[in-house]
Amino acid sequence: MQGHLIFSLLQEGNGKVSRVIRMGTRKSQLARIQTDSVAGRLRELYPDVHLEIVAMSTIGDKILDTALSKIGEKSLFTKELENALERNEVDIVVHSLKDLPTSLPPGFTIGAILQRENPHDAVVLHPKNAGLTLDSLPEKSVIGTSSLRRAAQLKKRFPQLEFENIRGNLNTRLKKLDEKDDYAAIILAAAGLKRMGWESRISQILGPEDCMYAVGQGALAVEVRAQDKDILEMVSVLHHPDTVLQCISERAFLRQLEGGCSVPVAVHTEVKGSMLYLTGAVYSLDGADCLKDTMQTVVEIDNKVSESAQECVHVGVTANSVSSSALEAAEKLGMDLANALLNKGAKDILTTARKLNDAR
Ligand code: DPM
Repeated sequence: MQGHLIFSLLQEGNGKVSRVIRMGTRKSQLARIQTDSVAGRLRELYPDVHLEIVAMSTIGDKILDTALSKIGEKSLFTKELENALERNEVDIVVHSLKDLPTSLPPGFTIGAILQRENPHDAVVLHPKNAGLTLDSLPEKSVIGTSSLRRAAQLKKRFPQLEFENIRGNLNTRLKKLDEKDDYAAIILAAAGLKRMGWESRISQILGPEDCMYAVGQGALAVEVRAQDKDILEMVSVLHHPDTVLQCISERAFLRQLEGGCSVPVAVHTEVKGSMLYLTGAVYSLDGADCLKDTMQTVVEIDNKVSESAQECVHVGVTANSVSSSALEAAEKLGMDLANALLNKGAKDILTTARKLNDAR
């Protein structure tokens, strides 16, 4: 143990002392599943560590009747958990990376980004529509989503359909879909459905031609106190280098655009060999205006790793186990792509979208 108090100690019956690490989680089923999966990985890697899971509610869980994009509280799902981290009540918090802002409050960092699940969005149909697709659903069918990003892209691509807000956690949304006649289908992230064990409800995966995904979608992030070197080192083995590079380029793109979780911004990234490709786009609320571009960069993943003495944070992520030149290239890629779109007028599109959304 080092000078500062990081780990509580637990005296076991056999006299052995093991470290206690607390993981904070939201109470929703998805959050529990995500936290449990990271806990499982950590227990395998560190059998001597005693992990405890502490569940708490967040603002995002309590306000269920308002569209996410209208609540206006940036770190909606993360604030209470970060408060607990700050007070040393928990040491580790697992999030969906896409719910974490591109600038974390001072004192916090993302110490691990795990291998990404399927990052795409998926169509879940009302049982009466089994066998149909967004193309073959009857005209004026109502699709439930409160994501501005999904609505913008899909309105343009499927003008015959109508889009309405739907809120609540995944369980609530599936219930609203199945038990009422309000929606013909809803759109959800494939990753969340898969984690919940509801893969069988996916009728269609939306490829980039139909709907590009959100920054960080499908990846889990482990947030820790930036000062906790022991815990940072402990969780860093969970980093998945390709996912880290993809997500850093996506987050740098969003940060440079000054977008938050409430603007219609979408991305698509791929790592092929030593190349990282990033496609990014911004949309007006109805999808009629769209600026989209693709750029690439070389990322040498096997290059030498940065000295641990000189720690670097890229869009909130600490990844000392990944080549520092690759991390820098990924971050620059996101910024360059955002600047290219800003030069073409992305700021106006986003400002208008934000104003119209606030006025609704
Ligand atoms: C954010 C958005 C949504 C979540 C906005 C977006 C969807 C909101 C909605 C930033 N966070 O995607 O354009 O549909 O009303 C969320 C989900 C997951 C993480 C659920 C989902 C699970 C998938 C993952 C909510 N956050 O998107 O279906 O880990 O990426």
